[in-house]
Amino acid sequence: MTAQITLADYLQTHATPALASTLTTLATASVAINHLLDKGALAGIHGEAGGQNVQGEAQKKLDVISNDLLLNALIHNPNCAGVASEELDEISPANDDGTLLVTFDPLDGSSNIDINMTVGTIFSILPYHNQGQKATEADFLQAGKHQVGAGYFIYGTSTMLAVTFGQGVAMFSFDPMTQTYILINDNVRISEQTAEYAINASNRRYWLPPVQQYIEELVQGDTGIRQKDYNTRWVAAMIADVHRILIRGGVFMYPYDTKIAGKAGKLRLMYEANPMSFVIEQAGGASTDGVERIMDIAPTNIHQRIPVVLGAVEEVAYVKTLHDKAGILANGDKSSE
Ligand code: FDP
Ligand code: ZN
Repeated sequence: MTAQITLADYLQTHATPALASTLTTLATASVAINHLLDKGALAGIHGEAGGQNVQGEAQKKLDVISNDLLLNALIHNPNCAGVASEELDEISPANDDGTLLVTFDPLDGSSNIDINMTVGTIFSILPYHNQGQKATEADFLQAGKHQVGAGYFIYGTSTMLAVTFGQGVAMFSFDPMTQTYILINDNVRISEQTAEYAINASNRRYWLPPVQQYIEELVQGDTGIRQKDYNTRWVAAMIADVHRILIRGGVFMYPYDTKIAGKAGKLRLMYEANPMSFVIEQAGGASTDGVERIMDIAPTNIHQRIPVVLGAVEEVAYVKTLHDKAGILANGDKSSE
């Protein structure tokens, strides 16, 4: 039997010391979150925390606990110049001499906690350019293409980590016996084609015409223009839907909708869309807001929302073509051409 490669082994040869240290900090926090999830109701983590996050969403107890665990761990890491969390209004400056900024969604899919379904932690790592100065929100407002690392810890039937440092995607499985992450695939690849899609179809009447048309064509299956049958899957946790796509292909969409006026989409650019786009692209997939490559979008706000279409290259390109043909932008505005 060949020797197992641990996360520590992998980081030694695939990441800079600063990135390796930051990922080790994230992994240690993930193990603590994992323990709480394992204990479930017995750890008193179920139910509402009683507050709202900056997005106006009710916070679950474990959202708050996970946020605190990650934040406290990261701000004590000397490589980390600042931290931004989906759950906190303001960014947290950390160590002025650090070279990295970290953003995270501490517990994606938190509506799944109380029903004992999959949740996870998503992270994005950006370079910090103002050493010697206290990090500000402006330092974080970098397009996703500048990320130097990204990935997620998924707490499913087993706990796993997927990570990229810009040279492919590696996947690890957590071994509860040794409490370490073990490499299971050092080059995750996504098929260009798929017959599986993920979307919350209850929002159908609020979608823009290109998305309405796309889903209608998929639903028509082999009787329609696409000439093959498609299957739907929706876990209601982006992390689980994206993980499934990494394992067996597919396309995931949370498009713009008109359900709540003024919202540019449901998912957050800096905590969800950018890190997942980095992972998906590095595995050979694609990611767009319907019109533009997500990782090219310059953020204007740390908590900005964005429409997301990601996964199999062929499907993502097709959705973009439908937007282009309709002369419509991802947020419903008319394109200027
Ligand atoms: P959640 O609010 O539970 O954290 O982050 C947003 C998100 O989950 C995604 O993970 C998920 O894909 C989506 O919301 C589910 O939204 P719907 O409830 O509208 O289906
Ligand atoms: Zn989330």
